[in-house]
Amino acid sequence: MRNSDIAQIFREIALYLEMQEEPFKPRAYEKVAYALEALEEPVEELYKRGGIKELRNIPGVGQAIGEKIEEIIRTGKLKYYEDLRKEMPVDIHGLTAIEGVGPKSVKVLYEQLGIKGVDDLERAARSGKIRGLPHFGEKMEQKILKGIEFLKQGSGRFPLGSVLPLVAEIEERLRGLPEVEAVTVAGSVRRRKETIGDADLLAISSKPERVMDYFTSMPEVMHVHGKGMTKTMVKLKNRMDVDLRVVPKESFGAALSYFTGSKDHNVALRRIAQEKGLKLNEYGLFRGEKRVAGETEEEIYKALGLSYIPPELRENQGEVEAARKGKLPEFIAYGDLRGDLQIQTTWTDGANSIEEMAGEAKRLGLEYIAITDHTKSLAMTGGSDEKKLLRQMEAIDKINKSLKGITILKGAEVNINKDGTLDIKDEVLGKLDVVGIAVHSHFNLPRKEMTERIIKAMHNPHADILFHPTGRVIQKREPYDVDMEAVIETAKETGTVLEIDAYPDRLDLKDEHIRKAVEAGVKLVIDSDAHSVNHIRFLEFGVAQARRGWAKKSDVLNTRPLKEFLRCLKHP
Ligand code: DGT
Ligand code: CA
Ligand code: CA
Ligand code: ZN
Repeated sequence: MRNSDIAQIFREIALYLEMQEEPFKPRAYEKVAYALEALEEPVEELYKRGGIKELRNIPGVGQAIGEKIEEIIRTGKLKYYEDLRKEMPVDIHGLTAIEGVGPKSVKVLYEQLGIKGVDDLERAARSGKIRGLPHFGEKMEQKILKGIEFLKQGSGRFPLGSVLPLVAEIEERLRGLPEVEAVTVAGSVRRRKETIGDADLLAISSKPERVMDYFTSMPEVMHVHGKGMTKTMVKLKNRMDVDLRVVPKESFGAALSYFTGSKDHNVALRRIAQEKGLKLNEYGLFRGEKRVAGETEEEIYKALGLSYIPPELRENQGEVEAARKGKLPEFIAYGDLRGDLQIQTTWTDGANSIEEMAGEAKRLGLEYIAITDHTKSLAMTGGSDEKKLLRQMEAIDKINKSLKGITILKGAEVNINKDGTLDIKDEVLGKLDVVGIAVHSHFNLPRKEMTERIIKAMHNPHADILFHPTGRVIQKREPYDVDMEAVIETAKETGTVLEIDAYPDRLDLKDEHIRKAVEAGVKLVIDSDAHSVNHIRFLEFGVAQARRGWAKKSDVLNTRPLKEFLRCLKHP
């Protein structure tokens, strides 16, 4: 059992004792919980080394609590705690996490209304049963409902793109402190997962108290869950939790590896360590008592006989085996893109003009962009018909003549009709440099019909790129029901390129689709789907997604110079 799990038991005991109106004991248990969380070493190790005597060195741990820790380590359970729970079988942790609900209220709620958990409480509050309880009232009922609402919102996950800038800024600020020797983001943020549960930061510092003080007093902090010298946990005003750990320099790499995860990747690494007679944990890689690696991740992977595994790959999806055989390819890198291939402008629903989008793309170092405004059947965007497209092509010709350092390609995001035809005539499509096709209507077709529709559209000789291959919007819209294997196969057969949409709440393709496409030899592009100049920088999220899908630079066509890129499309 981990230190934090044992701490959690003591924290709940404190709540139960508070419920019973015990005077001092609750504070004592709470103190122990914090002390356990702040421990550098797993408490199990301490116990193995010196039994209860050793445990008593932990602040706040006397004989009685020492025995309880012993019982937990030995049996995985604690009778005292189980008895408290039997007497009052409620989710005390969950209930007291609601603003305005303390242990004493939990008692009343359970005894009067049989409320055991947050769902029960919400139901009772909605049906007006709380206001009648002694000391509760209607105001309290409203407050409880608000508190539940708030907690629910807070427990969701965050699209990477909505939190990465803030996390990076906090990281930078910490780095600027004189007391901080090094700081790095870990966890799912470092792995660039598409959504983030909480952010994890690691730092090296000889003055952790100063670092933690700074951390908890940042203006973004709304609540401090817990503060210790090795670990502090806060909730930000955007509702995201952030953990900051201060770790010793000699184990920084081991901690970084451990807290980057994923859990499954860590398990796989530990297994390899065991096979070599080594032990890997967040403090280092050990042979017996001797630390053989730990300060950097690189030396740990090396000592395990593995090539370095980039964080985006650490999901235990075959990366460890590949690293063992030295067969991890060179993945596409941040900064490899030379062009952006999905850009909307004021011609339809974009916020900026063609010139402005081109200017920003050039500033970001791109060599070419494709303007891909929507087409006519997406009427709400003012989608282009054939005539408007021809006019836009003329406009682009003019702008290209006056622009230096970047080339604007003529393109469109052409709608795939319900029957798999396109909503722009082939004759006009043939005049474009890049044709993207996308489903923007009839999202709910049955799988077979949807798949046939998309496959038919991909067979159009002008259809260069399939935009939005799954159509999902993260946390808003489910992907449409389509057989991705069939789409990938068709892409291969017809030479249609698949899009990795870098817009943070889209990110279709998913990582596993990318990997399948790459394995099938299908080519990809990464584009920003920008609707304003501020969106072009999203490209890096697409690169992250591509790396998570094991894509190499050569798999992504817009890493290539313009001429070569154009040659790879269906109609050169
Ligand atoms: P998230 O926050 O849900 O987006 O995902 P992560 O991966 O950031 O997970 P988190 O914050 O719970 O923990 C950070 C890392 O710490 C995780 O990726 C691996 C490591 N870790 C956490 N709990 C455990 C555990 O029980 N066992 C092992 N082996 N590693 C763990
Ligand atoms: Ca996390
Ligand atoms: Ca965490
Ligand atoms: Zn649009």
